[in-house]
Amino acid sequence: MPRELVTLQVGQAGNQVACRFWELALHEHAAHSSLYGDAISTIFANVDARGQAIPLSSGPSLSPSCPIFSLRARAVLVDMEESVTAAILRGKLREIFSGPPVIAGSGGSGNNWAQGFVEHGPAKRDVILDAVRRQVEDCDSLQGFLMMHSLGGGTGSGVGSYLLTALADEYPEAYRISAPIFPSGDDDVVTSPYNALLAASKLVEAADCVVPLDNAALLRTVESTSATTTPVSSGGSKSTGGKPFTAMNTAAATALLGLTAPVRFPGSLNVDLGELATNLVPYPRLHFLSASCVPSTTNTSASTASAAVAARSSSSHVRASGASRTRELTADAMYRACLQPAHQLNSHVDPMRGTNLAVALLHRGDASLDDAERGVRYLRSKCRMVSWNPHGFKVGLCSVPPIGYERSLCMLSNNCSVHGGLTSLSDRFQMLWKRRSYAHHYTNYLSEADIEAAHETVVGVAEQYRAIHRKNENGGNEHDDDDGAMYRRRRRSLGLCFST
Ligand SMILES: Nc1nc2c(ncn2[C@@H]2O[C@H](COP(=O)(O)OP(=O)(O)OP(=O)(O)O)[C@@H](O)[C@H]2O)c(=O)[nH]1
Ligand SMILES: [Mg+2]
Repeated sequence: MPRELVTLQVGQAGNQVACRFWELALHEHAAHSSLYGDAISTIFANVDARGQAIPLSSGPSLSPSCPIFSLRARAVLVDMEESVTAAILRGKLREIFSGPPVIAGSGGSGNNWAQGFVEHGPAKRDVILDAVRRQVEDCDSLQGFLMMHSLGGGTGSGVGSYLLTALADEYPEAYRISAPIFPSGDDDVVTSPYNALLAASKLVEAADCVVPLDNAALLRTVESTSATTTPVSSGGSKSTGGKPFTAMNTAAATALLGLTAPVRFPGSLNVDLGELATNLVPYPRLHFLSASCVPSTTNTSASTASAAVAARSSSSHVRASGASRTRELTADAMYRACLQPAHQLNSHVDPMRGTNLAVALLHRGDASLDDAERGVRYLRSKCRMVSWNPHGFKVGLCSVPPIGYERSLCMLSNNCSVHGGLTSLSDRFQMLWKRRSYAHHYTNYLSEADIEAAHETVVGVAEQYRAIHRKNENGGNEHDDDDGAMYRRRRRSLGLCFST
């Protein structure tokens, strides 16, 4: 039975990343049309088996033999101004979205988390939850929610974090996974340190897992692969401050494809999102999972529908279509590559330096259990695992590779060096807050005490991560062992361990 995932795409960046995700997901499912069925229905509803093919009008159309007809993304589009979603609904993906997007015609949230969280969120709560409810009613067995949003502006951060809180109230049994775009240090939104910090404090409370994708890391990824890939337009993604958002969004979408592949496709060792949360999150607030993906972006030259379809029948065609270095990597080379900075999507995390509380290795393609065991042994030799969970690797094997590749790996690590990112966020926030720069935009909506409390929440989580790392460096202690025993018992009782 499918366990469906409902996606909420909130604000400009959230909608842009999501569109790239849907476009690439469609290509993947087109390339593996024989696998159409329960798997794809985790993220798409098939509303009418006799409908029209999805017109990807600006590229070659999907092969008529691919049964991707009348699919509707299990998605709710939200923004507080209409330009981005209007462009999406005029674009090549328009037919996959059912129901209108939820828009407040106010011209956005003004790059202000507080306006999004305090004003627009509550004002739009009922209409958004109505749209969510319609999607949930279409599901046989809802697995959870995946939110794509940025934390630098006002809507993705404010309305997005408000919605996660609302979902926690309304659907307490469903997993809530947030994939937020964190602003880079040189972000062009001057208030982004406030927005990101205030939103992060809510993600601590309201999400089950957060997979930070930061713009600095996405840019680094794009730059390191730009010589070998050809970005294609995702329709309307504007580039500000010289950042190649279209290519960065492809990298973000690639990570999300890797994360969701085990629920979208069959495999000999499947991992659903609940298992990720169970295995990777030993303490509820310490749920920041850093992603490292190999390859770290999609080979867009091979992701046109025709190449995708050809990939099934003639791998030589794809090989000839101009390719990327990473495609040639063996499984062993992938394990080495996933530790390299160019593949980290959280620029503050180094999986080899910080203590790992747990790690998931989500393979796609032809990797075998033997490969995975070798990979786990290799990573254990390179990475520090917390003393009470030395075998804390969760392995997924999904047989379907990404377009244009024979295999890929998405490594998710609950790594203590995430405290560096949270501390840097706190520093950037404090630079403004100490002088109360731009503070009135926020204190118009909430008290200084609320803002201080949000800051303490984020600093508290950073401190917890740092403390675990320090204790581990000192060889752990009795208390750790108690915690570890409890965690191991819980994992064993669920039968979810994988160790070598
Ligand atoms: N990766 C990526 N980042 C983006 C994109 N568009 C904007 N950003 C970043 O997102 C932050 C701004 O957030 P937006 O998503 O534009 O804002 P919003 O959520 O629509 O909020 P408001 O416009 O204030 O209502 C900044 O940090 C930008 O650098 C995009 O397409 N991709
Ligand atoms: Mg906006």
